[in-house]
Amino acid sequence: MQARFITVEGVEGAGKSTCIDFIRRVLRARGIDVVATREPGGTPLGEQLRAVLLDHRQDITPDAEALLMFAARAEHVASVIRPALAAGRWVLSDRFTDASYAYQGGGRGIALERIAQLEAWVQGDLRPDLTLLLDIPVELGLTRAGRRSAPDRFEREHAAFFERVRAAYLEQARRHAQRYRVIDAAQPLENVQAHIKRALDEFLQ
Ligand code: Z5A
Repeated sequence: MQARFITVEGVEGAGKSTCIDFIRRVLRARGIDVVATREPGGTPLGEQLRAVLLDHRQDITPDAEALLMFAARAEHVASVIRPALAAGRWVLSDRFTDASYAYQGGGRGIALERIAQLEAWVQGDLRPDLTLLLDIPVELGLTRAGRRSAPDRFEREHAAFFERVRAAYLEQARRHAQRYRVIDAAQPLENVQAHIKRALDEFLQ
């Protein structure tokens, strides 16, 4: 089977990290070798940029934020994602460019055409084959995430910011309906995982 590129997206606290592990197990049970990675991050440079991007003491303009996300992505695509796919290994990424459309586009108000230009520059024709959007009402996501440690630069944003992010994700899902599967992440974990499993089974047919 040809190697595929799967991404998982969603607002704060939607359950991406929790579900990534589950997805890995489902794929491995099918004998599929998976490289699990994340954005921003996934490379030594990307992890350093992640630390800068999440540091709440750092003031970053929306343009610089978008460019730093794509700088990290350029490194990630060139040194992790493309080599893995070329070697026949599947790639599972916790966030990718749809997050830039949602956070920098929807959240910060950067024109989507600008993001599309960066996407074309950094990725060429590389796009995910499947994107699982864990969709959750913002309040519930924030409540779940709030149980954790000190908030980072994004987690300090107001609910209205995350409402715009969620709406932008849903718009991306509508525009790219063929590669997106929208999962109702407000459900208990067993239901969310059952829905993900069905989406993967369908994708793997
Ligand atoms: N960002 C960006 O702006 N532009 C970009 O291009 C990219 C990223 C790539 C870091 O991402 C930030 O970067 C992110 C957007 C920005 N900021 N925000 N917000 P991140 O993915 O590392 O950060 P995150 O969204 O905060 O993800 P997270 O902290 O890993 O949350 P999560 O993975 O979605 O949730 P979780 O940790 O799996 O679950 C949260 C809690 O809920 C946890 O206690 C779970 O046990 C619980 N949980 C999970 N599922 C359930 C269900 N179904 N029921 C009940 N409880 C549950």
